[in-house]
Amino acid sequence: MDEGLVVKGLGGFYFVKKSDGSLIRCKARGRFKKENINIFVGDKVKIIRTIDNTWVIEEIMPRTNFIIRPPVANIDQCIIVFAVKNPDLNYSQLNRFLILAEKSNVEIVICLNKIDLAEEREVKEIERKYLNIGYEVLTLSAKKKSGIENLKTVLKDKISVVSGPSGVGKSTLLNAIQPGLKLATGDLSEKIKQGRHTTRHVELLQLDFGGLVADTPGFGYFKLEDITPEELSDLFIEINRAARYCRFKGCMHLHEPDCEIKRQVEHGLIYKERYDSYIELLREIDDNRRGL
Ligand SMILES: Nc1nc2c(ncn2[C@@H]2O[C@H](COP(=O)(O)OP(=O)(O)OP(=O)(O)O)[C@@H](O)[C@H]2O)c(=O)[nH]1
Ligand SMILES: [Zn+2]
Repeated sequence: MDEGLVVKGLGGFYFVKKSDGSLIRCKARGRFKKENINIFVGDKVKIIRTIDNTWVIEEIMPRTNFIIRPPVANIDQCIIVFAVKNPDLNYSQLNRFLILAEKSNVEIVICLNKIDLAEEREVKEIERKYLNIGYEVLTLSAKKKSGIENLKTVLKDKISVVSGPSGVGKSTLLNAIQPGLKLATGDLSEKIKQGRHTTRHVELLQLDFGGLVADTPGFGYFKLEDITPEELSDLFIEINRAARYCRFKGCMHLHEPDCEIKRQVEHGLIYKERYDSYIELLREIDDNRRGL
C-alpha cells in the first residue's frame, strides 16, 4: 500500500501526490460513497493498485482540521492578505477574517501588502498592533517585490490557503513568489462559462521550493453563525488571555462590574478597534440567533 496526498478532485477521480512527487489518478472505494464519507483535497490517503491496474483510495487518515470555503483538509496555515492602502485597511474586516480563521484552528500569518503606497510610519503602526496582539505579520509589496523572500520562507513545505478581500493583491503576491502561479478569481464571466450548476474544484498547487497552496482564495472558513457568543471572546486571542482576570467567570465584557477587558481597553492595553469589532460581531451573532 502507498501513501499520498489528494491535491485535486475532478470528474470522480482523485489525483494523489506521492512523496516521490509522482501524481496518481485514483478512484475512491465504493464504500466511501455508501457510507457518505467525502474525500477532500488535502486528505492524506492510502492507495493500492488493483488487478485491473487502476488505483483506488483505500483509507483516509485522520484529519487535523478542515475548512469549508474552499473545502480543504489538513491545512497548516492560513495567509490573510490585506492592503495597507487602495483599498484602505478595514480593521473590522481584518478582525472578522482573523476570528473565522481562529475558529478553524489553523496557524495564521497576516500579510500587509501594497506598502509602497503608504508612509513607513503608517505601515509600522499597523504591523506593531497585530504583533502586539500576538500575530505573525509580514509587510510586503508584490509590485516592488519586497518582502517576497519572507513569504516564501513562511510557505515552504506547508499546506496554505491564501485569503483576504478582493483587490488586496493575493494573485499578484503568488505570482511574485512563483511566476505562473495564479489564484482562481471570483470573476463572474468565469462562473458563467462554467455554468451555474458546476462548482469549481479546488486544487493544491505545488510550489517549486516546496509546499502547496490552494488555488482558491478562502472567504471565511466558518460562517459567523457557527460561532456562539461565549466562544467569540476566546477567538479574540488577547481577550481570551485577559478574560481570566474578569471578576465573573463567563463575563461577556459588556456591562459587568470589574471587567478586566474593559479596564484594559481604557488603559490602551487592548486596542479599542479590536474591542469594537468584538462588540460588533457579538451583536451580529445575537441578531442571527434571534432570527433578525
Ligand atoms: N501599488 C501596488 N499595487 C499592487 C500591489 N499588489 C497588487 N497590486 C495591484 O492591486 C490590484 C489587485 O491585485 P490582485 O492581485 O488582482 O488582487 P486579488 O486580491 O487577487 O483580487 P481578487 O482576484 O479580486 O480577489 C492589481 O491592480 C495589482 O496590480 C502592490 O504591492 N502595490
Ligand atoms: Zn470581562
